[in-house]
Amino acid sequence: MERGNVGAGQALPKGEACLAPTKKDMMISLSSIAEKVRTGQRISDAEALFLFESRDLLEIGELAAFANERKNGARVFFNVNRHINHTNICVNRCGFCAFSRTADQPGAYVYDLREIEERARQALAQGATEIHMVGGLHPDLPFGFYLEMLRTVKGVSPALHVKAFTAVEIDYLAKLAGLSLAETLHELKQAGLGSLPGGGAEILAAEVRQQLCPEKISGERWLAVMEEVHRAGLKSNATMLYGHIESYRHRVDHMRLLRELQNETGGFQVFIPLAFQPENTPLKLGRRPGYGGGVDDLKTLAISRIYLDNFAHIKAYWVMLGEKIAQVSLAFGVNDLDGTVVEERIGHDAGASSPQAMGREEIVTMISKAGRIPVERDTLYNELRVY
Ligand code: V47
Ligand code: SF4
Repeated sequence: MERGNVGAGQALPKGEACLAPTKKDMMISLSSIAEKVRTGQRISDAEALFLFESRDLLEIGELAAFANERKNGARVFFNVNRHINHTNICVNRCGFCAFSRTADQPGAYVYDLREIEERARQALAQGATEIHMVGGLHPDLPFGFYLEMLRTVKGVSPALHVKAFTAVEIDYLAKLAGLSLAETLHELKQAGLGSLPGGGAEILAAEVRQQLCPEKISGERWLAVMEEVHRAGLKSNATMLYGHIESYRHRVDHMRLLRELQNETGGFQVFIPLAFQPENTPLKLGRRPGYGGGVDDLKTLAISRIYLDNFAHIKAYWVMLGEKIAQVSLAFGVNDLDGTVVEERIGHDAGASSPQAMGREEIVTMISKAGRIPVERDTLYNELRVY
């Protein structure tokens, strides 16, 4: 497929509005955007940028709520899941990551298959339908270990859906196995892989990645892996790490690339903006120059709902946002609160102040008190129970 440039932030895609303002862009107003949203038209990059620069938080929220209501009504999804971060040993040192270690650093760990099985058993006993498994790029574990991890979880119960490995890990595993992406995905699928989470996308623009995570695969490669994942018949999620060194243009550029790929494959289930947590990270961005607090969180979620008109779901990941902002975001176009999580390391190593886990009842209450209808889902958004 022909895709916009992932390079410079001011990428000029084919067929969609560019970020350099044209005469038409000068005429942009909130009411012209509102007219588009209300009549189901796609908004341009320049219009998304206008919204990011606007102070009209509540009006943006109302538009996002309208767009969400049209797609999902008053239903808000959550699932009962458990995260297993099988290792924090990683060959990379991304500037925003407080999780990764070298093997000889204090706190470095690898779970063996027995420990993974134990966690999956606990999850099953607690009613989980999903295991979310991601980890560092370990220098020594063989490809067979990853296949065994999947088989181990499926061995606990074939009903457990394994959502595992970011596009970054898939690229790494393919190199490790000496296989093509398609062959690697085939092997993983055979061993029990059910779908992919959306991590590793960060900000796709090369100029941001060069500063933020120079060792990580490029934005182009991340998109190419996801394209292959969708081609293999697997669904995936998509994230965006925001609130660090990026500009609003980079956020819009990032979402445009996702919207374009989604046009092609339809394989993304949900978009998840991840609010950067700064503690203990190599970047040492104590003041987070690119972060506008709770207003920024709500605006980013709302604008993603309006702009990503080909995504069915927008998720507020309460681990990074805190429960209160996550709950308020249900009035800003969000229709998914992720899940019970249970043992989260990536955000908490970086200072997230949210709890480690939430119970099913707590999530149901959070949604009900926001005047919405809680719906427990499985990973693929099949409805399991309406509360
Ligand atoms: O790729 C790393 C991010 C991601 C920090 O698909 C950080 O359902 C904030 O992708 N502050 C992994 N974020 C987590 C992830 C995810 C989480 C929940 C649900 C889903 C899903 C996916 O976490 C990484 C990176 O972008 N991350 N460090 C940090 N300091
Ligand atoms: Fe490694 Fe992932 Fe952390 Fe980057 S974000 S250092 S790839 S664990």
